[in-house]
Amino acid sequence: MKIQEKEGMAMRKKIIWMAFGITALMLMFFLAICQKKNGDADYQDEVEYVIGVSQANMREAWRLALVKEIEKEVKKHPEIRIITTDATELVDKQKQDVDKLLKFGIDLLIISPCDTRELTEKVKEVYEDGTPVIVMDRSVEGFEYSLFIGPDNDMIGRQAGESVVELLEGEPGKVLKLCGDAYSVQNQERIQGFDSVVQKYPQIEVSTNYFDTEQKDIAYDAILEMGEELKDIDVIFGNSDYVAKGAYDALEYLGLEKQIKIVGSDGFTEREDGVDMILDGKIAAMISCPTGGREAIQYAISILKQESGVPKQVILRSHTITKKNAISYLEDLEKETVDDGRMITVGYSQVGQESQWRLANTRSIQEAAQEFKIKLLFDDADQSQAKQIAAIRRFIKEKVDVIVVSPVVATGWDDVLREAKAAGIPVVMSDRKVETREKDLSTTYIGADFMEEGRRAMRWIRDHIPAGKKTHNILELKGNEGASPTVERGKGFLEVLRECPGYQIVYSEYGNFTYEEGKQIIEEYLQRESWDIDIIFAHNDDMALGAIDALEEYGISPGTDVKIISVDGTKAAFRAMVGGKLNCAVECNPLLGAPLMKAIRDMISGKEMPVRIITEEKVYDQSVAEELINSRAY
Ligand code: GZL
Repeated sequence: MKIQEKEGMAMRKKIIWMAFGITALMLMFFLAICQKKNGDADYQDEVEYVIGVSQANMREAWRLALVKEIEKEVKKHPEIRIITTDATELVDKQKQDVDKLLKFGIDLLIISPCDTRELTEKVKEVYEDGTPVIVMDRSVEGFEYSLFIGPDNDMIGRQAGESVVELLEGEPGKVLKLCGDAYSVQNQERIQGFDSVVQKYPQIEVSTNYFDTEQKDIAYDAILEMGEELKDIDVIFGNSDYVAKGAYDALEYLGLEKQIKIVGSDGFTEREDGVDMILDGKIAAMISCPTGGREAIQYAISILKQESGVPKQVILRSHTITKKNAISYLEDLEKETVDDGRMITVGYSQVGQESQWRLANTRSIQEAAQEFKIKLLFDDADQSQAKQIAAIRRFIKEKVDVIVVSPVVATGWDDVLREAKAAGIPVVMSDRKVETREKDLSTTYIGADFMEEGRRAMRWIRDHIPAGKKTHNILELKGNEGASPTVERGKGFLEVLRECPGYQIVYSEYGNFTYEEGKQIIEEYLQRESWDIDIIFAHNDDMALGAIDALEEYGISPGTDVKIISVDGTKAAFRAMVGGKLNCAVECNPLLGAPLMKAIRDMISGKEMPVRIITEEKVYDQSVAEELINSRAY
């Protein structure tokens, strides 16, 4: 081979090796980027779940804070990867985003809907197709989703109102409400809560300034434009963190920042945000609006791992932050929570054994205590408040970790709850609620939305027993007097009834949730009056079943001559619906054990307790009773 050919061959080999080397370097560089981008070298192997996050918009600071909190929590879980979309507040785009995320093959969807109910159908479609859905912040109609997590905006408004009243120290004063979008559900609820407090003080005069979005600059300009009107203002309520910031900057520019105090809401914790401005003395009080991002990931993991105890709704607690507690508030946010699995002792004060619902509820509590490694001291009070109070005092003496009460009535608990608080024992209200004069005497309520149950009962009547020429007479069998389910089911029922001409309640009596008293009320009515009742609304199944037996003894056919609607949805009610004697059962889920015990373990491990934990509930009637009766858990 000639020398030139050899040299040419050698050159070609050199070029091939160089090309190979460059390719190898590029490949290694590319892989390094991938690994860098996704963390550890074996990142791809660790990802077990992909979660889609559909945010309505990233313009609003609070919605951006929600996404950031989700991302921060996900960093603790290498087994999870998230894909986030921004709908720029366009409903149709958010629907397309959801479809796109589903095409990526996500295992669970977290959606913070545009501020409307128009995402209801899309969420229901995804949920019913089998992809778990966690709805954040702005709700959708109904319960067709896995879990809702959000703040209580009405409570945030009330807390802001209380802060304003406190700042005015009982003196007359003028308050300016700076509000964002007047059509936003969240704004309306906050303003409603705020007004409900401030209206009680006639010496406080309130004016309102609405503007399109909660942007700092818009609030700044709104204050500057007010000019002379500001001279009488004592306090400004800014309906979001950035509105409060804009208001402060404008007051500072006008030299009024010492004369006019500011109350804000949201409570962001970045530099120069709301909590910082509290510490700098620029804002007097800030009502936090928790985003729920951390809880969303924690519950998402529970849902994906099919752990028990995930409720239907988690309503997050908001705090009134002032200079006194701002530091501890920030420290609590960073507190790590670990469940060390130790045995927890819980004192449980149960109402009694008055109904099938109650028996199922007790079973659920006792079974879940075992599942969650909780030692249960269980007391059954036979519907006596005095016995419940005595039991709570016993639990305090025994220094239990947590006390749980299912309060037979809503009032009369302040003293004993104050004793529990003084002993440092948290109290959880299970199944029923209490009304106390003093705030924060109990931590969380876990149970149903009784108002909604009452509304659903009347909505079923409206939709299935059409109003005719003759007004439908309704007889109401009520639970025990003063119990929250009695009060609220009655209120919810009336709320819808008022919108429905052609129906009227002609008789209403307390039946104490028992079969015997439900039967007795109907027997006495039949003896006293000529029967003129078209519909019976019973606050629970047991009273409905008593009524059914009384009617049959009088030769009146329940379910046909008289339509009967009850609440609870026990198996006995399903049997009555299958037999055509009961027309509708609005579910009130007694299986509170698992969500309650999960919440207790979370609390003991340091997680903040939500304000309310609401269980899943549906409405059943004769059209589905036969198909579902064998699957009923209680
Ligand atoms: C509801 C519960 C009520 C049931 C009745 O949460 O307190 O008490 O509806 C029960 O059946 O007696």
